[in-house]
Amino acid sequence: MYNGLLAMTNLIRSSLLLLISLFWSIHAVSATPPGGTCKADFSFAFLSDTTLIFFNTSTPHNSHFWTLEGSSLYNNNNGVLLYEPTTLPFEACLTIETADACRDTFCLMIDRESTDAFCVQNECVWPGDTNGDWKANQFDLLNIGLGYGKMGPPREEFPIEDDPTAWAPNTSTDWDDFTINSINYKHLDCDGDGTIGDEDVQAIIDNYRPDFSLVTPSTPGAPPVFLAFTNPVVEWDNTSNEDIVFQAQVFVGTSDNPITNLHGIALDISHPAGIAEVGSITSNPTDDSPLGSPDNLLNVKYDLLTQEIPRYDLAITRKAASGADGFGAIFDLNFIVSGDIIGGLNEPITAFEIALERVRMVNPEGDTIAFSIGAPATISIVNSKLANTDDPTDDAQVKLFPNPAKEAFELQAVEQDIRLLELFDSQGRRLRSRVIEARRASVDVHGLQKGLYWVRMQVGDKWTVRRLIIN
Ligand SMILES: [Ca+2]
Ligand SMILES: [Ca+2]
Repeated sequence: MYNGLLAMTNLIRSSLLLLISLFWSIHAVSATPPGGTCKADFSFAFLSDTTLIFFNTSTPHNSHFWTLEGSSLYNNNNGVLLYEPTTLPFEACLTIETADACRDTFCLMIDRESTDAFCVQNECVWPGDTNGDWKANQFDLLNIGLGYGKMGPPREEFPIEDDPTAWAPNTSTDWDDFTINSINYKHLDCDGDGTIGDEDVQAIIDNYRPDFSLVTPSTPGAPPVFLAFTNPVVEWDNTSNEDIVFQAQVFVGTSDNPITNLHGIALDISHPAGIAEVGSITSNPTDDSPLGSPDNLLNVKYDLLTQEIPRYDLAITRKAASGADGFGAIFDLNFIVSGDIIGGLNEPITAFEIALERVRMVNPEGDTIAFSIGAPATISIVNSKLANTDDPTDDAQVKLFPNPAKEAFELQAVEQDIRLLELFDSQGRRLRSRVIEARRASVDVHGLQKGLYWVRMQVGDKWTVRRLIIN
């Protein structure tokens, strides 16, 4: 659904832009041949992995039709046609007719690798896509960071004059510099003003298309990248239905395994569908980042819930040409879980996993840096009414004693077997999980630190939670 809506929005926008870009590209076409001759011609470009744009660049004519994958299409959109092929390659033909009965047909085989493509011939700049994958997203920030401050030829023409960062194929003169992956620096200058700088970041946001394909292997022993919640367990009163606010930070490195020569990092944070609403995740670069002061950093953040995807994309990079060493938090995050949703779930404890995925770190040369990625962070919401934390005897399903406990505690169910037991620390981390299948159980807590714990049990078909003090 979101893909459809997004595609539609983009297509409408692109149609308008490309109608204008037709006139822009038609300037390059030779003038009308004399004496009633005519010549059909067109060019094409891939707008995305699945969408093509055709530009009719024929000599003046009165009518035309396209034949794509064997089917004829008449479109009144004069010079521009958007098309989603069912297969590649396929043959595309354009036929034109003039009032004085000149008729001409021009055909091309359309393929991703075709050398006839407009953007193969011109190596188009797609504003916001700095790494050449036809998508603008958080990973494109890394190249802007690497090229920050460099200058080169500005773009002389834009498909739409007053919108230099519109998602459309831009022709541009090559710059002298290339990234380590052979991307010309003209692609890093998203707004085409001849300088790679802060203003180029907005094109990423304006033209955002998420990546789902990047595989980022975790290297055991390499500096870790992780998400940690300040308050992973929140006790919540279901009579209020207030939203629940979690605070988290994204960390790179630790004191005994710091990062070295880090220039930029891009990643995404995946969360379960249905717990957050658009705008309920917010983030800011930390003031004491190992990457440096926020003034000397560029960042991109994008809440994909706006595209109905439960994911939050982030990237941050240095403007300086050097890398940074150290460890610590690079982003502060606020994560609001909807109280209505938690109330609707009607669970004594609801736990959600939030995972970092698709991490990419680069050094000032643009080489990737190895990292390790830990287990997802878990947040737990204890529904104080259902969890029955205040009066353990209230629903008489199960008794827990002694509480506070020292070395062990007993569980005694009244009517049904205790099937499963889980022990969480106060941070919501699960310490133990044990199958019991009995009315009674003794649980050894020898060696656990003093403090607050949560005991979650499945008794019969019901879950119940007890607050446990160990002292
Ligand atoms: Ca890209
Ligand atoms: Ca620029």
